[in-house]
Amino acid sequence: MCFSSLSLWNSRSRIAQPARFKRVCTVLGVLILASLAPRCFALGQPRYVETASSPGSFTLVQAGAAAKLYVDSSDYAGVTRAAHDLQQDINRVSGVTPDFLQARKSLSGNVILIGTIGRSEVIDRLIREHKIDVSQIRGKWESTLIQVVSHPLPGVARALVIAGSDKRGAIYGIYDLSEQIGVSPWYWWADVPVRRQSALFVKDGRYIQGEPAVKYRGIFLNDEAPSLTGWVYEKFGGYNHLFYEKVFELLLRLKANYLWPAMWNNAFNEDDPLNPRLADEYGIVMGTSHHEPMLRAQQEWKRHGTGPWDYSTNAAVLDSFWEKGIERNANYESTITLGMRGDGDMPMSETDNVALLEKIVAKQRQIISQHLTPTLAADPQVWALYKEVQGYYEKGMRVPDDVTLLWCDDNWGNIRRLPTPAERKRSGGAGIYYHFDYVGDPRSYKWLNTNPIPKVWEQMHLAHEYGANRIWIVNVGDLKPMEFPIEFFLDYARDPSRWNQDNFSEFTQLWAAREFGPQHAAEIAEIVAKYTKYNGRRKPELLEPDTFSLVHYQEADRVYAGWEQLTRQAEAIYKELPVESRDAYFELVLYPVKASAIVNELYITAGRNHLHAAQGRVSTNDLAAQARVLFKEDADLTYAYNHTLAHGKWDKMMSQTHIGYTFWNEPPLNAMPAVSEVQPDADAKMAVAVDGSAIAATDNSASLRLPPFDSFNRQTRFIDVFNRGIKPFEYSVKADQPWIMLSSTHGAVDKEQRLTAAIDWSSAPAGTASGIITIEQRNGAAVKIAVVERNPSALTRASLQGFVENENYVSINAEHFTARTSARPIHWQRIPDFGETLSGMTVMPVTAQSVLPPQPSASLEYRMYLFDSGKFNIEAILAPTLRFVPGRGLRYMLSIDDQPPLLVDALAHDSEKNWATDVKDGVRKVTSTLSVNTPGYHTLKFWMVDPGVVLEKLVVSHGSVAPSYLGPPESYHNLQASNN
Ligand code: REL
Repeated sequence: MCFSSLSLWNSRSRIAQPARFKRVCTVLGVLILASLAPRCFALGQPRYVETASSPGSFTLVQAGAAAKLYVDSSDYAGVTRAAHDLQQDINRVSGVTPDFLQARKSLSGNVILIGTIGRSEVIDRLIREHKIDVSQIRGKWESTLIQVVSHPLPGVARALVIAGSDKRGAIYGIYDLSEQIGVSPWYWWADVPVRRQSALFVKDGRYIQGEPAVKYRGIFLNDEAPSLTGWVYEKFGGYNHLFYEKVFELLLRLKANYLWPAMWNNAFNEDDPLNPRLADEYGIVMGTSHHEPMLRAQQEWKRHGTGPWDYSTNAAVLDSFWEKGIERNANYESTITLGMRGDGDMPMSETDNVALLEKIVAKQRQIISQHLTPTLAADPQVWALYKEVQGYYEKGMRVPDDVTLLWCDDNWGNIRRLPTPAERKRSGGAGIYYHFDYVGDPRSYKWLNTNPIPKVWEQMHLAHEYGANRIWIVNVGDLKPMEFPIEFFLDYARDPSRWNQDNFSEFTQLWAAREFGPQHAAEIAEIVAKYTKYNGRRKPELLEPDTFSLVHYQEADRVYAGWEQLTRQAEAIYKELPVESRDAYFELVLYPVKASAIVNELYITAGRNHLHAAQGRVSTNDLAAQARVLFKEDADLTYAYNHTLAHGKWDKMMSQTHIGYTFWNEPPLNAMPAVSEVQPDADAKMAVAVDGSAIAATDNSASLRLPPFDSFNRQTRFIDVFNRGIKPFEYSVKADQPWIMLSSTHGAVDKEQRLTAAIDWSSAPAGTASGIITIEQRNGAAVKIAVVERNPSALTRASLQGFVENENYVSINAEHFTARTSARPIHWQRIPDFGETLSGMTVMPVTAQSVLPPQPSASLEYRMYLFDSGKFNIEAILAPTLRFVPGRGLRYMLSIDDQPPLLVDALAHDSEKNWATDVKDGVRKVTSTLSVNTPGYHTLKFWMVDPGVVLEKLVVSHGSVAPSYLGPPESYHNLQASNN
């Protein structure tokens, strides 16, 4: 049995378990587990809750009775509060409400004993009397022991002990049990239904949750209007404690501990004085965003500040403004942002300099030290190196060693800089501020989830390996609909050793199984992975009618079909799910899939409309109508989210405009892409357009030519026969060569018809041959289309080794290398599903030193057959990774056969303009030139120089390649033959 799938919590402090617990999970394992036990379980963790008793198991619920809950009255209020949630959760699952006790004398029978070491008399007594051994967690950060104990106390037969090393250790234990009995952390935030169980048992044993790898793990509610703010005002009357309690509870259920509150027009600490008090009571560490120093929101300055936000002229006022923040929050766990940016998250003026900033930080620290409380003394002080502030650091500005350096991404999910070995020794450590949502250049993206987890994993893995582990905070916009990547980010922060490139798809499956049951888990996981991958290759806000090529490689058609297929799949599952799961499924899966699909289809339809108008097709008008239908479908879907879903619970939550961007910021209203209409001719009028060309021909004056066919790729090309007039016409099609196969020989066209042409390779002449297809309108003109085929006799699909040139290129998905060499321990590793096409290849370990010849390096080899010789362009399509190691590029080497390698730095042309192109495209394209002297077999080698390069695709071309967004589809290859 593969219990294996669910490894222990945190590998660094886990207790020994049987070897079978450590095997890698399979989908089968997920299904078996889910059918044996409540379907809800903590992702990637061992199951300890069952629905049938086993020897020595603890009875949580049975025969309409539940074990009592006990929390010492002396324990943290936050622990008691969370235990009350557990009380409700047990009721949600079983219908039975456990008694809640706080006085020891009333204890008897079966009890869940919950407490914090050093705060709970009961827990301390159990430790003293050696009933529990907490040596693995005592004194640790946020660690938990869950253990079944017999006769723990006089009169108590059996106990389930949940002991925390600290307050959150106890709270996480409580919520872990909740999740294991069947209450998803998203039960409220995403309406995940609770599956009822009449009996619940905890397996006999000890379960340890060790220290998290990242100490502060949290989210930033940002860019929160119109959606979150509209919803918050309608449902809670403002950003008050009623709203924030929901956020705190979610974070704790996700075993996170940290929050930057909404700040656009809001001031957490003063909008409701209960906000900070309850955050602390719940156990949430509050920060302020990267540009809001000293625990004061920028809005507070807007409301109360006098004089300019300028330290060089207004120091005394600013000092006293900041001092009030420190005084106010001195006894609440916080992180304290230091430094200063210009007012409203802008750079300070050019004349402001490093010396002034150093003075500001020194003064801020002095204010903190003057009001020092034990809490303040333990609070991390944070300097966020965001945008231009990183420049100050690079120019030499320094802060004291105990201040945490918060490194940032480029707002687009690419980390700009990571700690050097020297910086890793700083006592304050380092953290990461990351984005799933952004308002700013080159374009705001704040509507849907566009963050595939392979990319999140790749970047946060770098952060972890380079020691940026003190704080991870991610900008999640309105929180919804970022549920899925939020959970991955926070889980990965807890235990990066649990999730790696080979198993993050397992995370998605476990998540889908927990939320929707085992039956559809694999398929739902695939849908979630696909929609995020598709959104990751081009965010919806950046789509244009011609983003995907309407002419070459049938790219737009393939993208459209991909979305259509995904929507069909997602809708089919919706219908099969039980009614109570449908709201959750709509929020977490169906809505993002459909919403993204509709917007992609809308832009492609508008693009087709433009092309058809230029070609003079009567179908132009149908496409215009279809675009209007799609635009309306988008509005209807938004309406359903806001009004129908969960009886209006999420009204206004999906209010973000997302169609019709004209510059970096959101459009005021969704604006449909412009479409054209045509005035058809009164008569029938045939015209023809072919695959790979925008030209339309009505007779022989324009020469139409299909892209070449070859015996390896065995392409099927299309020919569109269309009408420019209102009356239908008939036509005939013929080829002058017997080896040209046509999908039909004649037809009747009302508006348009698509024919296909292919080659009969059993009779096609060897070498190169050409032919003509003629399409003739009955009683009208004829159009001729040139056909060329290449069928080399010396080379066949079976004899081919590696790839072969087609048209004038070889397009290669990076994982399809024909050989790879390693330079131990450095090796190339596949990141499945990474990036825009198939996957990514990167070098592990990511902390490896850079290597240049003559040092040995790891390489990927691609053997290919070229029909041409001379200069070839080698386009490497890479992840848009940044220069995260100072002073180093992002270099690799290319060589052909045994020629000396060419050193390439992907960041050689590292300008703001190029960065903007890269983040919009989601990839960086780097072209180099190499030569081959003879046609025939050659081997292209891609050598590691700097780690961090992620290679997605290579396009080797002789001359120009037809433009497209995703590059030419992969060329035919025979890897088996090449590997023999
Ligand atoms: O995404 C970011 O980090 C910034 O643009 C925001 O933090 C910023 O505070 C903005 O919302 C408004 O000030």
